[in-house]
Amino acid sequence: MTEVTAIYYFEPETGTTPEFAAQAIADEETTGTWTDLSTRTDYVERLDGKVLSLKPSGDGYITEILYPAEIFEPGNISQYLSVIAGNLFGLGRLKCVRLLDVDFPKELTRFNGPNFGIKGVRKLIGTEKSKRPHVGTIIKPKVGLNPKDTAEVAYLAAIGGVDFIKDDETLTDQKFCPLFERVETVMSRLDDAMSETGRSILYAANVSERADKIVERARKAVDCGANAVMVDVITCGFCAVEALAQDPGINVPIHVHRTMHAAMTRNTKHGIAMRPIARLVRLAGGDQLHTGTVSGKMGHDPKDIIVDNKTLTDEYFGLNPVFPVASGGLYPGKVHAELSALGTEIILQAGGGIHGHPDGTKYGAMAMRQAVDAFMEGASPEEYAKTHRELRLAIEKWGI
Ligand code: CAP
Ligand code: MG
Repeated sequence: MTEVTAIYYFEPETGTTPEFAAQAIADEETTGTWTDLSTRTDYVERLDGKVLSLKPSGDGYITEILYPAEIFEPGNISQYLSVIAGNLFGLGRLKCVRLLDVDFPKELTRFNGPNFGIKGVRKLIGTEKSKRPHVGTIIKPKVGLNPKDTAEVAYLAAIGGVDFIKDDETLTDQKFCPLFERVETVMSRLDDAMSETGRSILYAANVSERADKIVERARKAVDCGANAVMVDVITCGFCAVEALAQDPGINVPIHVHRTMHAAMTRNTKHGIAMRPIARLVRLAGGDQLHTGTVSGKMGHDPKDIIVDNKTLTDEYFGLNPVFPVASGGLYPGKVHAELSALGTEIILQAGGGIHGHPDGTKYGAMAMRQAVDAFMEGASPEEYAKTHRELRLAIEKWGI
């Protein structure tokens, strides 16, 4: 493949033929616009977009559009998006349009990708052999705790057995919990937990910030001890993920959160599916990416998550696989359903499902780990709960 192909679902407005609508996408995003142009010289023609296929699907149509590779600036993800996911969403002749997937040729995928990826993160945690799923937590309440209490929650989750701890998306560097003070305090308590348990635990500080400052912020967080960083890819941009991944001073895994994604991904007829987002995060160098849960609080289609996770893990131009993260409304009783559907190459995160445990954070973390152990040993959660009090209490509170 030498050109870019993108697949869209769309429904034309009344009075517009599907052929016209598909061509309107190809034109708008390449050499055309709403009218013919006196400036369109002959040599520009080779850069025309083409409608490769057009088929009815449900209430609308699926079309594959070819974009000549030459119109893309190699390595500039924001420019890639302005073509494949740009003005087309607002075209009045389309009732709705959704970008389902995109394929890039080799010359446009020359990115370094994840520095750590699944293999690197497993190495840091020490699970290369066991291959068990990782368990993570989000400190809750998402805002309000001071650095000392945040660190205490992190410590309890760590001694309870989590592998990964992260800030929530709305916590950055507010007065009530300044970022660098938080990182130092949390890491000092995690050092205690690591020496007590002999296990490695990652803490991703949320460094999401404006473009010209995010790298500096992340470097400083790492200097303060953070052994991972988190960035929100939709609000900060793919280029922010890439800037963090490319910086030699930030030699820690990058956890990619995706707050606001549902504004684009949730409507199945309009917007952008998770798949292209997952591809671009991999190119940009995210090491871990949220792709959703099959049984949690956010509305996702399990069929989509399975394919999205493959986008992160299947061979792709030699780039390291990204660790998929299932998060949102998970608790110990749901672990079995998640692992059965998504497999064990995954990070299962629980915020409320750990800190809401009747006996508190430490026991909530133990219950999550017990649920994972049960699955790995082929036992049902109910069976395992008979001999594991923490799991039993979690199941009594939240069910399966
Ligand atoms: C999970 C979470 C995540 C969502 C995002 C939250 O907390 O921290 O942001 O998982 O969802 O605040 O909801 P809980 P997605 O475990 O307490 O639900 O991965 O779909 O972007
Ligand atoms: Mg969150």
